[in-house]
Amino acid sequence: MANELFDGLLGASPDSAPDITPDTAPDIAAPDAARNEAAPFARCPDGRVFSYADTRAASAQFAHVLTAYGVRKGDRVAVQVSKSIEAVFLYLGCIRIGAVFLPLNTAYTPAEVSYFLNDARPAVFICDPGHAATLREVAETAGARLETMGGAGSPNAGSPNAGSSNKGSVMAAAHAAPTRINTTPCAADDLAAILYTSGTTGRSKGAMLSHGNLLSNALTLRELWRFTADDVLLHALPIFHTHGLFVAINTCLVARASMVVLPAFDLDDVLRHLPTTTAMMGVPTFYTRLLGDDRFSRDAAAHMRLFISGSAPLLAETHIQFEERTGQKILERYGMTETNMNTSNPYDGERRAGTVGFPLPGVEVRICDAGTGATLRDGEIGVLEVRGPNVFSGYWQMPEKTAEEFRPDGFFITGDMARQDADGYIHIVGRSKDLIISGGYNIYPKEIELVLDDEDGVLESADIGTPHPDFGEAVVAVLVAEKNGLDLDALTASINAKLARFKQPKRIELVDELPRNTMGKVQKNILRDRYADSFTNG
Ligand code: MLC
Ligand code: AMP
Repeated sequence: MANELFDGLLGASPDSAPDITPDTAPDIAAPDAARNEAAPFARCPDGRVFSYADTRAASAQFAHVLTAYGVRKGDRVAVQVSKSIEAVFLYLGCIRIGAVFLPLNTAYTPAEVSYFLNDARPAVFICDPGHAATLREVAETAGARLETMGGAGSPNAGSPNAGSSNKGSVMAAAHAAPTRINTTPCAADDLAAILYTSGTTGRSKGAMLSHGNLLSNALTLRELWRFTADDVLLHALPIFHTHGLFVAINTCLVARASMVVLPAFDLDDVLRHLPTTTAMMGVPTFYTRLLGDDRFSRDAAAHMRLFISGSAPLLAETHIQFEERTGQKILERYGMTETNMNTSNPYDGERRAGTVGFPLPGVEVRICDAGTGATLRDGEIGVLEVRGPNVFSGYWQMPEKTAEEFRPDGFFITGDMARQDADGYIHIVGRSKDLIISGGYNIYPKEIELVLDDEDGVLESADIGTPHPDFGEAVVAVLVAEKNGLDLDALTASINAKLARFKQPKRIELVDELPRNTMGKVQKNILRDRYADSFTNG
């Protein structure tokens, strides 16, 4: 049996090939004659270039290391490390042995990491060397072996001495490991990854994604967006979420395209590397930041084949400004951690501002009454539901939550409110879930409210998202203080240890009481109106 995802991404490996060590002359002959193993896959800003053969070899090295740590098929491998090409190879190594990749946002605090590790019970937790002292106890309590991995610096297949010694235990071990391995067979419904998404109850849920979910979506996107071996993707997204990890990397791999791998979105870096690329994927903040810089001109974008936006609504205004500036239309698509990508504007046809286009081939989308589940007529607003090979199988160890979010006929209830216009374009018009999306990161108010309500001096709290010129939406916390007062400095220091920075309120408002309806429910719409100008008025 093949390994559905790894073989799909990189081409089938010669299972019978013997392992070789770095001391043996590398002989990574193309296992799949149709694919050029010498073609570049990743270009790093420091000048290093990794071919597809290097990628295959490095994935084998990481696969050996994980195996030596005792990781077996189905075991979780939790990873909270800086973005690097080696972290991408680690992901591929994990898939290759049938383990379940579990990436974590680098902004998560030890308290947040502790929740994920205790819930997922990974065999290994790999963190930045600088965080090992703080996270060792967290890992041990959750029964995970702690290992470390730094940023750039590679085991570099074919160049055995290229690795450096201060890059953590995983890199050191990978550097010494053989560059071939027998890939573990995995079927389409075997688990490939668990990605945590927060929930309206404040408890994060692990979305279980299978080999088949990931591969089917990558193949669809390659065709739809016309990715080929001639493409070079500018990769400035984080690699711990669906967008940067699966949409960007998997689509490039199945197309034999290459990527320029930037550590993060830095405007100067992006503008410097743009001329060497053909396509870019980003959250709306990337595009508003580019538009805010005069260096981003029609000329600077002229050679680009495609700009794609997703993870948060792209304002029609941004779409229009972008076209005015560059003469090109951003292609907006819509997806979710649980479902990968669901809809996309067309490559050739009209890319309509303010819409997320049409259902992807093979993906069924319907718009339903949120209460009854009845399918609505064209043009009516309802909750968007989706079914297809891209849709996850459920939440890790939460069968009840899973059951709540699926219809009996297998459609997943996204919680996004949508309508389909007369031409079939889907418009996301809001959310039935209480969710804030800030700079492409999801923030569930309930999670912040639970933390704030627990703080000294806070009687109760309500968190809302209000328009923000850079992040699209940003968090405003509305607090009612206890009678004996509230020390705001102590409060911010305290939540700093509990919540990732991007989730922390960018503004705190103190009020005497929260507006409530007759049922006693906080009227967040009133708060959203009241504080709508928090970030946009000067
Ligand atoms: C950083 N900060 C944020 C933030 N990012 N606050 C709110 N929302 C965010 N997204 C904080 C920083 O900690 C800092 O706090 C301050 O804001 C300013 O930081 P910055 O230097 O301006 O931010 P930067 O590091 O440039 O990051 C912004 C960003 C980044 C937009 C480039 O957030 C990013 O890469 N977002 C992409 C998210 C993503 O990949 N989403 C895909 C999810 S998958 P302070 O107080 O210390 O100054 C998904 C499915 C799908 O949704 O459909 O794709
Ligand atoms: P996540 O759980 O981080 O994967 O975020 C998924 C959510 O992001 C979706 O449920 C939508 O609410 C939102 N989203 C993703 N793409 C778009 C888009 N193009 N327009 C509007 N919302 C989007």
